[in-house]
Amino acid sequence: MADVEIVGAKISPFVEKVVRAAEYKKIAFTHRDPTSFGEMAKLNPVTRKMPVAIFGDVMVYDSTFILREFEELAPDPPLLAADAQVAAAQRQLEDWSDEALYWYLMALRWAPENEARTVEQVAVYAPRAMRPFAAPIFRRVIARTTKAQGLGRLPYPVLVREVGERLDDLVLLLAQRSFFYASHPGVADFALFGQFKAGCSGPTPDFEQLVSERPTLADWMKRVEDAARG
Ligand SMILES: N[C@@H](CCC(=O)N[C@@H](CS)C(=O)NCC(=O)O)C(=O)O
Repeated sequence: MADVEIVGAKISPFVEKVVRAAEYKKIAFTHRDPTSFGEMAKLNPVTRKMPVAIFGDVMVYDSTFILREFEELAPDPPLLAADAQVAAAQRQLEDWSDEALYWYLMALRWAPENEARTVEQVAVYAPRAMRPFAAPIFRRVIARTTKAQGLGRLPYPVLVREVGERLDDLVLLLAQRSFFYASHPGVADFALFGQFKAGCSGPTPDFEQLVSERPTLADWMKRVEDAARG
């Protein structure tokens, strides 16, 4: 079978999730950034979001659907525990990470305190001629979504406090285990790892600080990275 092709900017937490899961499962894949702003919409007219994974002539969108496809393609090592209740908890945490934690991080990234660093990070994906206008365009198009979602309207210190409390919850959920709910990494670990990696990629120093204050989570990140490396 031809290599799976994963398309999406590596700074996306969802691309990171899919790439690390593929590595862990030793699925042969290639990864590339989109060639243009419009390419994702062309490849994935359904949600227009990254990543997509191309399996021969089949395109799969959404990081969660892609991980389920990986599970079909290469059942071993599994990304979901054999115990149905544990697997349910793993899926729930994956979903919370994708659908809620992502928005906490987006709100942090696009808060006035971090916006300049965020623009600098994402501007490289804009066509060269557009870069000088990147800040106002991103502010209008992306920052607006965090306000509509609600978290982007919280005062910054409240937002940081809330993120810290969610991280405290994760410390409690991880408890004494190596990975979330299991002794092997699963869908929740890769989903969370993608978000953490994006949160620690420069524009949100407060998130990096919150993680470094919780060595349980910093150590867990290292374990996920090591497991993916094999
Ligand atoms: N639920 C989707 C979320 C994907 C997503 O939100 N991707 C963002 C990048 S981090 C994106 O493509 N945004 C562009 C847009 O919204 O047009 C998944 O898990 O793949």
